[in-house]
Amino acid sequence: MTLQSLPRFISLEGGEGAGKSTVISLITNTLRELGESVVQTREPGGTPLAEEIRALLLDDHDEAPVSDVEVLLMFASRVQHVQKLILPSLKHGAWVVSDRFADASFAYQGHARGLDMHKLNVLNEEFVGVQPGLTLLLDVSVETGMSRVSKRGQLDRIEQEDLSFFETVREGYLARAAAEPNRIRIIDANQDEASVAAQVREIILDYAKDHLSE
Ligand code: Z5A
Repeated sequence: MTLQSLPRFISLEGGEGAGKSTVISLITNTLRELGESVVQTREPGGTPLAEEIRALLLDDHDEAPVSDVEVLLMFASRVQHVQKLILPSLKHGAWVVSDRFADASFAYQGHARGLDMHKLNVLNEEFVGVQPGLTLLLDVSVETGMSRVSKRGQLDRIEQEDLSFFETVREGYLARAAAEPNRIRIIDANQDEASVAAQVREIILDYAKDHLSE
C-alpha cells in the first residue's frame, strides 16, 4: 500500500526553535491573500481528542510513556486528526496547513529514539494512508534552535532531551528530505526571520498556483 498524496495539504517540520510557529502564519496568510480558504492546525493535536493525547505526550507526568507508547500515541492522535479534521476540510475545498505531521514521528521516534522504521511505515501506511503534497523543512542548527527555545522559559517533556537527541532528529529530517526531494523542501532556518519568510513565501506562491480553487 502506498500513501495518497494530498496536494492542498502542506506540513511544516523542523527541530526545536526552527521558527515553525512564525512561518505557519505566513503560509496561511499567503494562501488567504490568494482568496483561498485555509485550516491551520498542528500535531500532536488538531482535534479536541487529539489535543488531549498531546497533553499526555508532552506534559510532565509521574510516569513517562515508554518509546513504543510514545509513537503509538503520536499515531493515534494523527489518525484522529486526519479523519476528523484534515480530510473533511480538504473535502470542503480548504487548504490544510499543519505544524508537523508524520515526518516528525520518523525523525523523533524513528531516528532519535531508534524505533523500528518498518513498524512506523506499517502504521503510517495502514492507518494514516495520506501524506502532504508539500512539506517545508525548516533546518536549523541544534545550538541556534535551542538557544531560541531556551529564551522562552519552560521546556516540555521532549524538549528536555539532550543535544545529541536533537542532532539525530535533525539528521533524520535531512535524510527524509534527501529521499523525497520533490515533496520535502529544505529551508535554511539559521537565517534571520525576514530571509526565511521571503523564501517561504516564494515557495508557497509558486506551489499554490498549480492548485488554486476553480
Ligand atoms: N513530536 C514527536 O516527537 N513526534 C511526532 O510525531 C510529532 C511531534 C508530531 C511538539 O511540540 C513536540 O512533539 C516536539 C516534537 C514532538 N517536540 N519537541 N521537543 P510543539 O509543537 O509544542 O513544539 P515544537 O514543534 O518543538 O515547536 P517550537 O519549539 O515551539 O519551535 P518552533 O515553533 O519551530 O519555533 P518558534 O516558536 O516559531 O520560534 C522559537 C523562537 O525563536 C521565538 O522566540 C521566535 O521569535 C524565534 N525565531 C523564530 N525564527 C527565528 C529566526 N529566523 N531568527 C531568530 N529568531 C527566530
